[in-house]
Amino acid sequence: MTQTLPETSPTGAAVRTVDAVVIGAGFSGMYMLHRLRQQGLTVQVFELADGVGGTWHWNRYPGARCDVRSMEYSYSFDPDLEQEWQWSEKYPTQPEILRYANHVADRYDLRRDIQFETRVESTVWDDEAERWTVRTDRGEVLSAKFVVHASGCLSIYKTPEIPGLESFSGPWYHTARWPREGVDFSGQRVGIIGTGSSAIQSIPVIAAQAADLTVFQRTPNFAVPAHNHEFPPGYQEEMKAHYPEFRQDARTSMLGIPHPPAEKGALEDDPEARRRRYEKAWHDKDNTLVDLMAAYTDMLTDKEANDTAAEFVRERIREIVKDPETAEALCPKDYPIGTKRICVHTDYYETYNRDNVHLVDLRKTPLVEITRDGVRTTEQEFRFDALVLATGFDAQTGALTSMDIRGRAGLQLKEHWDEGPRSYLGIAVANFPNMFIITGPQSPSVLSNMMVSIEQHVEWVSDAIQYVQEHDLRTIEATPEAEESWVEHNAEVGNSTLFPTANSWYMGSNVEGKPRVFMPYIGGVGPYRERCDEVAAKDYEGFVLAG
Ligand code: FAD
Ligand code: N01
Repeated sequence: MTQTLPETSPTGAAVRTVDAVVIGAGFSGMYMLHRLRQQGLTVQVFELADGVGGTWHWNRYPGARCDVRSMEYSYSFDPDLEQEWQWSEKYPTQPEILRYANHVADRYDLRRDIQFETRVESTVWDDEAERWTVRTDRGEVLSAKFVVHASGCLSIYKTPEIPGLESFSGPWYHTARWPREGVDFSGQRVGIIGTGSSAIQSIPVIAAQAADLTVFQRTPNFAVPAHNHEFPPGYQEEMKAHYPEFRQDARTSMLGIPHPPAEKGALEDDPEARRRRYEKAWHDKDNTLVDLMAAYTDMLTDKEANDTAAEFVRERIREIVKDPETAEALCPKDYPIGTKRICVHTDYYETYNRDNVHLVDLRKTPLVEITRDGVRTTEQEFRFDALVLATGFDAQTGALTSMDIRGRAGLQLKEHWDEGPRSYLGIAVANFPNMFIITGPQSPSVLSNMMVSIEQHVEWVSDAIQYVQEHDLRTIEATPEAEESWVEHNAEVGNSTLFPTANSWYMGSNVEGKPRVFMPYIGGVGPYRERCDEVAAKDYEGFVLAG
């Protein structure tokens, strides 16, 4: 199907021509804009929110903070920026990260090319003009040579698939759309559905304020202690003195977080030595979320090895939670540790020792409906003044499949991904020329410190665009063969791990009707970067360059 670009948009406004449209103004879109502008391109960024920051603009729930250490969860592209910004603690809060995003927007004068409160509804490839036609919900039409999707892996939130939400008479709040002015739960009976990372961060904070909190849990999660703390004097200066080496270690590491490689399998250590390792990962105040899982080489490939760490965490839960029945319900038992995103907690398990906190195990008494007064399970109706939905996201593909994206001959991306995402390097898709995805499915993305992956993608994509421009080319496009072999490689490495054994959002299992495919690339941040660099060094091997 060819599509001829109209000269005016439906609102009568002229079609605007730019070199590139970038969708999203989170950390990906902001850096993409900065790079492309530096290369002399005209760029228009569209962002649904009324400000920058993406994830950190939307997720304002109580207790929201990041769980990669602040000095690693920040841009490294400009030494002046990383030297001048002062972080206050190990894991910064959402407001602090949002301040940082705004600082970056100001520092590089980004806002002048970002149009806020605008949703991109469609991006359609015009086979004749060899350009993208981009339409927004404000009726604008743009013609762009390149489109970069920086629309986020965790930006399309989902509500629970049970009837009745509209009939609830009190207010309800999704963690990913929290009111800017905050919520005062003092004196209220609150119900929360979900026990993923968002819930695990917010439950202790809500419990401390509300009169009563009931947690509806379908699947318990493994959570390790955050040991969050303010930086001691001198720590930040010392880190900053070694920033270049530290950043380089992150870039070449497996998860974007520097960590010494494990030397042996878990079962090769004797039980006492193994326990000491796990104790260190659990108690060390400078620990990270990867320490436990990175202790041995086979934690994510050998169920028996994995069981040793899973049992260690279950023992800690039983130690902390006083009521044995609640403790048992909180112990994950039906999937290997690490195959659902590990959570990082501050007083999560301890919170269940409070008199005003109750756990409802939905495995025993499933949810039936949300009623006018609260929530009904198969056993009883619970009455609430307010409801919190911490029910997650249509992850990795949601932002892309909820847009109308059409490539050559009208091929819809959603259709092309009917049986799961297909991409080359997680960056490009065959039959979708001059289109790039930042941290797309089949790239390390959500299995890494995202800041490291975002920078790597943005830099690779902007280099590719520069190559196209400098060589006077019209298009760059992944070949179907390169895509097929990357899809196969992804499946092969993914299937060699324990990940496919869990019902996780990594597998798409949390969204009804979504194909069950392991979406992120598990080959490691460092090796993945090498592969991308090799492709570029071979004049974009696996791509067709036309012009
Ligand atoms: P986003 O920040 O999601 O930004 C995408 C933007 O695109 C959004 O603002 C959205 O409104 C916009 N958008 C989407 N579709 C459209 C459209 N059609 N039109 C216009 N605009 C659109 N990662 C880590 O590495 N460490 C952490 O500790 C960590 N903590 C997290 C905590 C939470 C609560 C969540 C939800 C995620 C966390 N993540 C973490 C992952 C996080 O998403 C990334 O680290 C990073 O912020 C993603 O940036 P981004 O710019 O790629 O996407
Ligand atoms: O979402 P989730 P999230 N009935 O999908 C439950 C990042 N993040 O927002 O597991 C009952 O993890 C669902 O149950 P189940 C991080 O990458 C990071 O918490 O499907 N329950 C689950 O318990 C994270 O992984 C931080 O059985 C229902 C919960 O809702 C990702 O974002 C903080 C249900 C959803 O958990 C997503 O985290 C926050 C239903 N119908 C987020 N539907 C950091 O700490 C869903 N659930 C950095």
